[in-house]
Amino acid sequence: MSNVEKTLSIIKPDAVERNLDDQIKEMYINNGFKIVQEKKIQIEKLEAEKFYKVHETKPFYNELCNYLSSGPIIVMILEKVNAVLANRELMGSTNPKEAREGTIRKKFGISIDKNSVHGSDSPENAKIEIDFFFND
Ligand code: IDP
Ligand code: MG
Repeated sequence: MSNVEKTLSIIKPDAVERNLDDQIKEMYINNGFKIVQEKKIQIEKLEAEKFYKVHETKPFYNELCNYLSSGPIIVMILEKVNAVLANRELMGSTNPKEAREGTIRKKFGISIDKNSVHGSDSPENAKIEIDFFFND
């Protein structure tokens, strides 16, 4: 049985700022993802804090929330068979220096904080994150 899933992707401020959005979307499409919905937005720090609440005890939490709210981002709902895992694989490791060849973070990521994309880490979180940005 095929398991068509949806997952949330964010093109982060470092990538939007460098006009990499079309190239990143092309990588998704070439890897069989359908972009079901997308919007370009800028969020408030308070929204970033809510989005990244799971990381609130981490030392980088404040910087992370400043960063995600620092400029425009593109949030997208991606659809594919096993989309959550497939997107994690296409994104590559959190630290671009450790990311495999052919991944988005290897190709475009600057550093562990400016790593160009976000992707949901489980089907449960994908639902929560999609609802966070596309609740209307
Ligand atoms: P992920 O984005 O690969 O799922 P998470 O561990 O969920 O990685 O961390 C969320 C985001 O927090 C990362 O994408 C990265 O931007 C940032 N981050 C993670 N670890 C560090 C760190 O050690 N220093 C600075 N920023 C970090
Ligand atoms: Mg994560």
